[in-house]
Amino acid sequence: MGWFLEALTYALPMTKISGDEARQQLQALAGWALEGEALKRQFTFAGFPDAVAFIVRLGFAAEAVDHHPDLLVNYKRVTVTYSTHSEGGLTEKDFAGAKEATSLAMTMGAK
Ligand code: H2B
Repeated sequence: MGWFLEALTYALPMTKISGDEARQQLQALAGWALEGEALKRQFTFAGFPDAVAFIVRLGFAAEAVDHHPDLLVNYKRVTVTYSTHSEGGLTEKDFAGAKEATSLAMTMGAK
């Protein structure tokens, strides 16, 4: 992530987003679903090495903004789940993370 996006992510408010607001924001996130108070999506890669490379790359991006998704690798599929633990629900950081994960996965040829 570039320095500007990184700074912007830090500046985002960390207040919990309501269910209605979350459903609204979800419209802009194709492929993602609300599961309880979390955002969830599965990506499918060409194979296991690409799936692992994705979680490593997303892992470093997540560490850089101090906001960490749950990551599950299942052969060539990776399930990414975002919620804000400290708030017990969704915040803007989760939506920013979901967008970041999506663009990274797409550049790596995921479906
Ligand atoms: N990630 C997520 N998903 N939710 C959090 O509340 C959170 C995090 N908190 N990463 C961060 C780390 C916090 O523990 C540190 C101390 O900033």
